Amino acid sequence: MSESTPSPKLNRILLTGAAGGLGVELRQRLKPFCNALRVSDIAALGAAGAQEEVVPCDLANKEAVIELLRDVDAVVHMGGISTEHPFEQILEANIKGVFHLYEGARIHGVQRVVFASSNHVIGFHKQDETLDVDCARRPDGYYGLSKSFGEDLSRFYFDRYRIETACIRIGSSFPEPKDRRMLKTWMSYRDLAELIRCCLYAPKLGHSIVYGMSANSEVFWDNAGAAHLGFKAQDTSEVFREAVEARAPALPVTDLARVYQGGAFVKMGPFE
Ligand code: NAI
Ligand code: 15L
Repeated sequence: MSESTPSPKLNRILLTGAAGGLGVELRQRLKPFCNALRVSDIAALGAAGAQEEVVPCDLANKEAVIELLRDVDAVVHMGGISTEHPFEQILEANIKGVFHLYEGARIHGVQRVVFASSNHVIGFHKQDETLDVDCARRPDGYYGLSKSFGEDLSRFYFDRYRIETACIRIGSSFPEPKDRRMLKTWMSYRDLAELIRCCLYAPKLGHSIVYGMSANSEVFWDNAGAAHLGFKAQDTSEVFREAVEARAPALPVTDLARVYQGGAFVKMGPFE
């Protein structure tokens, strides 16, 4: 199936985190894949547009999240705290939140989830390593630990309840790479939407791990183990290299943000 023919349409997709940086993009880009897009967030979402259902919800609220999953065919789970924070905050939004989401999926018979995992599940691997999708996880903080929990939780819900999940270990998905590390981790919005489309329509998803990155010329990760998804990136960070290198000086080689794949996340905390 090519990018231009995302058929047959799913009836209803739930997009969590729809008010966030990626959510705002995906709110437009997921519509061709479904008849109805249910958008949810704890933050303001604006009025419902064509094809949309707007359902505000705090992921920490179990009853509300379970109700959110009613009549849903597939979930794109982007909601939650997206950077390093004190554990207590991560616990509510990310750890309890992802548990509530899968309970809702189980109760309402939802078959497929695309989970926004993060490169911070492997952030304490060194930058000179090339990691495949089966490598050991080395989370670089409470945020990365919460994504690692989400990967394990989704594996459990597949083994126990056959709910299929793609865990996308997103690198850095912004309009442009912001620094030299992101030249390796960058993923364009177009490529992210295409990878999500591949995950939604793969004939057999099972429980898949895939790195979310564009076709950058230098990368930390190898997606050969996710070839069954049929994803081909179209964009590359290379077009930004000159500008990034001009404005962002190279870090000293001993700076831990340069030593480890997680960059500056590995230096955050403790929170006291
Ligand atoms: P973001 O922070 O802009 O969006 C996250 C959204 O989740 C926000 O709109 C926020 O209001 C919502 N949220 C937070 N706590 C919530 C709660 N308790 N209940 C309901 N909604 C809540 O983050 P972004 O960049 O859009 O990322 C989306 C997802 O992708 C996140 O899960 C993030 O961890 C993941 N990701 C993003 C990367 C990136 O480069 N943008 C890289 C790796 C992972
Ligand atoms: C993430 O997981 C964050 O959500 C995002 O804000 C970026 O910091 C990204 O990782 C990254 O590592 O660049």
